[in-house]
Amino acid sequence: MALPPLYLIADPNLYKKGVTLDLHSFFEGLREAISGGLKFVQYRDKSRARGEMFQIAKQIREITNTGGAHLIINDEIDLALAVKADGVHLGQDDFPVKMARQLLGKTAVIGLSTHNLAQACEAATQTIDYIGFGPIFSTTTKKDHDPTVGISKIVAIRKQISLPIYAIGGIQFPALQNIINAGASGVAVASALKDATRDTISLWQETLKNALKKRGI
Ligand code: TZP
Ligand code: MG
Repeated sequence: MALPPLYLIADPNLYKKGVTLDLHSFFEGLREAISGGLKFVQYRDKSRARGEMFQIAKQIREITNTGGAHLIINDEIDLALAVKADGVHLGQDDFPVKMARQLLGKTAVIGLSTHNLAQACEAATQTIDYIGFGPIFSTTTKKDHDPTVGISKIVAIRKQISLPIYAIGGIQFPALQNIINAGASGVAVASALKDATRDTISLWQETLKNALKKRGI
Protein backbone atom coordinates (compact mmCIF):
# COMPACT_ATOMS: atom_id res chain seq x y z
CA MET A 1 0.00 0.00 0.00
CA ALA A 2 1.34 3.45 -0.95
CA LEU A 3 1.48 5.60 2.13
CA PRO A 4 -0.28 8.97 1.76
CA PRO A 5 1.65 12.05 2.97
CA LEU A 6 -1.08 13.32 5.28
CA TYR A 7 -1.63 11.11 8.32
CA LEU A 8 -4.38 12.20 10.67
CA ILE A 9 -4.09 11.12 14.28
CA ALA A 10 -7.68 10.82 15.39
CA ASP A 11 -7.70 11.30 19.16
CA PRO A 12 -11.16 11.57 20.72
CA ASN A 13 -9.67 13.19 23.82
CA LEU A 14 -9.29 16.37 21.76
CA TYR A 15 -13.10 16.47 21.50
CA LYS A 16 -14.46 17.30 24.93
CA LYS A 17 -17.29 19.41 26.28
CA GLY A 18 -15.97 20.04 29.80
CA VAL A 19 -15.01 16.57 30.99
CA THR A 20 -17.46 14.79 28.70
CA LEU A 21 -16.29 13.27 25.47
CA ASP A 22 -18.06 14.67 22.41
CA LEU A 23 -17.94 11.60 20.22
CA HIS A 24 -20.49 13.01 17.81
CA SER A 25 -18.13 15.90 16.90
CA PHE A 26 -15.20 13.49 16.79
CA PHE A 27 -16.88 11.23 14.22
CA GLU A 28 -18.26 14.20 12.26
CA GLY A 29 -14.76 15.73 12.16
CA LEU A 30 -13.39 12.50 10.76
CA ARG A 31 -16.11 12.28 8.10
CA GLU A 32 -15.43 15.88 7.09
CA ALA A 33 -11.66 15.25 6.80
CA ILE A 34 -12.23 12.16 4.70
CA SER A 35 -14.59 14.10 2.46
CA GLY A 36 -11.63 16.43 1.82
CA GLY A 37 -9.56 13.51 0.53
CA LEU A 38 -7.87 12.25 3.69
CA LYS A 39 -6.74 8.66 3.15
CA PHE A 40 -4.70 7.77 6.22
CA VAL A 41 -6.00 7.71 9.78
CA GLN A 42 -4.62 6.52 13.09
CA TYR A 43 -6.91 5.90 16.05
CA ARG A 44 -4.98 6.98 19.12
CA ASP A 45 -6.59 6.95 22.54
CA LYS A 46 -4.68 6.88 25.81
CA SER A 47 -7.63 7.47 28.13
CA ARG A 48 -10.28 4.85 27.49
CA ALA A 49 -11.13 1.39 28.68
CA ARG A 50 -10.49 -1.18 26.00
CA GLY A 51 -14.16 -2.10 25.65
CA GLU A 52 -15.02 1.48 24.80
CA MET A 53 -12.01 1.72 22.49
CA PHE A 54 -13.36 -1.25 20.61
CA GLN A 55 -16.73 0.46 20.08
CA ILE A 56 -15.04 3.66 18.89
CA ALA A 57 -12.59 1.78 16.66
CA LYS A 58 -15.47 -0.13 15.05
CA GLN A 59 -17.15 3.13 14.09
CA ILE A 60 -13.90 4.61 12.79
CA ARG A 61 -13.44 1.48 10.69
CA GLU A 62 -16.88 1.98 9.18
CA ILE A 63 -16.19 5.63 8.42
CA THR A 64 -12.76 4.92 6.92
CA ASN A 65 -14.05 2.00 4.87
CA THR A 66 -16.87 4.12 3.48
CA GLY A 67 -14.41 6.88 2.55
CA GLY A 68 -11.72 4.55 1.21
CA ALA A 69 -9.21 5.55 3.90
CA HIS A 70 -6.66 3.31 5.61
CA LEU A 71 -6.93 2.81 9.36
CA ILE A 72 -4.04 2.20 11.73
CA ILE A 73 -4.53 1.47 15.43
CA ASN A 74 -2.13 2.91 17.97
CA ASP A 75 -0.51 0.37 20.32
CA GLU A 76 -3.18 -2.34 20.38
CA ILE A 77 -2.64 -5.32 18.09
CA ASP A 78 -5.72 -7.21 19.25
CA LEU A 79 -7.89 -4.17 18.63
CA ALA A 80 -6.39 -3.82 15.13
CA LEU A 81 -7.25 -7.47 14.43
CA ALA A 82 -10.73 -7.18 15.93
CA VAL A 83 -11.79 -4.25 13.73
CA LYS A 84 -9.84 -5.38 10.64
CA ALA A 85 -7.64 -2.31 10.67
CA ASP A 86 -4.92 -1.98 8.03
CA GLY A 87 -2.18 -2.00 10.62
CA VAL A 88 -0.77 -0.85 13.88
CA HIS A 89 1.47 1.93 15.15
CA LEU A 90 3.89 0.91 17.90
CA GLY A 91 6.02 2.88 20.32
CA GLN A 92 9.51 2.04 21.53
CA ASP A 93 8.09 0.32 24.62
CA ASP A 94 5.17 -1.42 22.94
CA PHE A 95 4.78 -4.96 21.68
CA PRO A 96 7.82 -6.15 19.63
CA VAL A 97 7.57 -5.44 15.90
CA LYS A 98 8.52 -9.01 15.01
CA MET A 99 5.56 -10.43 16.94
CA ALA A 100 3.22 -7.76 15.59
CA ARG A 101 4.24 -8.75 12.07
CA GLN A 102 3.64 -12.42 12.82
CA LEU A 103 0.20 -11.70 14.22
CA LEU A 104 -0.95 -9.17 11.63
CA GLY A 105 0.60 -10.72 8.55
CA LYS A 106 2.74 -9.60 5.63
CA THR A 107 0.36 -7.04 4.18
CA ALA A 108 -0.35 -5.13 7.40
CA VAL A 109 1.10 -1.64 7.75
CA ILE A 110 3.32 -1.37 10.80
CA GLY A 111 4.75 1.94 11.99
CA LEU A 112 7.20 2.60 14.78
CA SER A 113 7.75 5.78 16.79
CA THR A 114 11.33 7.01 16.94
CA HIS A 115 12.80 9.97 18.77
CA ASN A 116 16.43 10.11 17.68
CA LEU A 117 18.82 8.99 14.95
CA ALA A 118 19.86 5.77 16.72
CA GLN A 119 16.25 4.64 17.11
CA ALA A 120 15.47 5.50 13.50
CA CYS A 121 18.46 3.46 12.24
CA GLU A 122 17.51 0.53 14.47
CA ALA A 123 13.88 0.79 13.24
CA ALA A 124 15.10 0.51 9.65
CA THR A 125 16.43 -2.98 10.38
CA GLN A 126 12.97 -4.19 11.39
CA THR A 127 9.98 -5.32 9.33
CA ILE A 128 8.18 -2.01 9.45
CA ASP A 129 6.60 0.18 6.76
CA TYR A 130 7.32 3.63 8.16
CA ILE A 131 8.71 5.46 11.15
CA GLY A 132 7.17 8.31 13.07
CA PHE A 133 9.87 10.78 14.08
CA GLY A 134 9.47 13.45 16.71
CA PRO A 135 8.25 15.30 18.50
CA ILE A 136 9.42 17.91 16.02
CA PHE A 137 7.84 20.69 18.10
CA SER A 138 6.37 20.84 21.56
CA THR A 139 2.85 19.47 21.88
CA THR A 140 0.21 19.05 24.54
CA THR A 141 -1.43 16.11 22.74
CA LYS A 142 1.17 13.66 23.99
CA LYS A 143 1.80 13.75 27.74
CA ASP A 144 5.41 13.45 28.93
CA HIS A 145 6.76 13.44 25.41
CA ASP A 146 10.43 13.00 24.56
CA PRO A 147 12.51 16.17 24.04
CA THR A 148 11.65 18.07 20.85
CA VAL A 149 13.98 17.39 17.92
CA GLY A 150 13.29 20.22 15.45
CA ILE A 151 13.09 19.95 11.67
CA SER A 152 16.84 19.79 11.07
CA LYS A 153 17.16 16.32 12.64
CA ILE A 154 15.05 14.88 9.82
CA VAL A 155 17.89 15.64 7.38
CA ALA A 156 20.31 13.32 9.17
CA ILE A 157 17.78 10.52 9.34
CA ARG A 158 16.84 10.79 5.65
CA LYS A 159 20.55 10.41 4.80
CA GLN A 160 20.69 7.13 6.73
CA ILE A 161 17.41 5.38 5.93
CA SER A 162 15.10 4.99 2.96
CA LEU A 163 11.93 4.08 4.91
CA PRO A 164 9.03 6.54 4.83
CA ILE A 165 9.41 9.10 7.64
CA TYR A 166 6.38 10.81 9.17
CA ALA A 167 7.27 13.92 11.13
CA ILE A 168 5.09 14.26 14.22
CA GLY A 169 4.49 16.62 17.11
CA GLY A 170 3.12 20.17 17.15
CA ILE A 171 3.03 20.41 13.37
CA GLN A 172 1.17 23.41 11.93
CA PHE A 173 0.59 24.37 8.32
CA PRO A 174 3.49 26.88 7.92
CA ALA A 175 6.05 24.17 8.73
CA LEU A 176 4.97 21.71 6.01
CA GLN A 177 7.29 22.90 3.25
CA ASN A 178 10.40 22.84 5.45
CA ILE A 179 9.51 19.43 6.88
CA ILE A 180 9.23 17.87 3.43
CA ASN A 181 12.33 19.71 2.18
CA ALA A 182 14.22 18.21 5.11
CA GLY A 183 13.39 14.72 3.84
CA ALA A 184 10.15 13.67 5.52
CA SER A 185 7.65 11.62 3.52
CA GLY A 186 4.69 13.13 5.30
CA VAL A 187 3.30 14.51 8.53
CA ALA A 188 1.27 12.91 11.33
CA VAL A 189 -0.99 15.51 12.85
CA ALA A 190 -3.60 15.64 15.60
CA SER A 191 -4.49 19.02 17.13
CA ALA A 192 -3.82 21.29 14.13
CA LEU A 193 -6.40 19.35 12.12
CA LYS A 194 -9.03 19.08 14.82
CA ASP A 195 -12.22 20.43 13.23
CA ALA A 196 -10.45 20.91 9.89
CA THR A 197 -12.82 21.57 6.99
CA ARG A 198 -12.56 19.58 3.78
CA ASP A 199 -10.91 22.64 2.19
CA THR A 200 -8.24 22.72 4.89
CA ILE A 201 -7.53 19.03 4.40
CA SER A 202 -7.21 19.43 0.66
CA LEU A 203 -4.92 22.46 1.11
CA TRP A 204 -2.62 20.43 3.41
CA GLN A 205 -2.62 17.53 0.96
CA GLU A 206 -1.85 19.72 -2.06
CA THR A 207 0.92 21.49 -0.17
CA LEU A 208 2.51 18.20 0.83
CA LYS A 209 2.15 16.72 -2.66
CA ASN A 210 3.71 19.77 -4.29
CA ALA A 211 6.59 19.85 -1.83
CA LEU A 212 7.26 16.14 -2.49
CA LYS A 213 7.07 16.73 -6.25
CA LYS A 214 9.78 19.38 -5.95
CA ARG A 215 11.96 16.67 -4.39
CA GLY A 216 11.14 14.44 -7.36
CA ILE A 217 8.83 12.12 -5.37
N1 TZP B 1 3.87 11.41 19.37
C1 TZP B 1 4.77 12.38 19.39
S1 TZP B 1 4.03 13.90 19.37
C2 TZP B 1 2.48 13.24 19.31
C3 TZP B 1 2.58 11.87 19.32
C4 TZP B 1 1.48 10.93 19.30
C5 TZP B 1 1.24 14.05 19.30
C6 TZP B 1 0.95 14.69 17.99
O1 TZP B 1 -0.15 15.52 18.12
P1 TZP B 1 -0.15 17.05 17.70
O2 TZP B 1 -1.43 17.57 18.30
O3 TZP B 1 -0.18 17.09 16.20
O4 TZP B 1 1.05 17.68 18.30
MG1 MG C 1 2.42 3.43 21.73
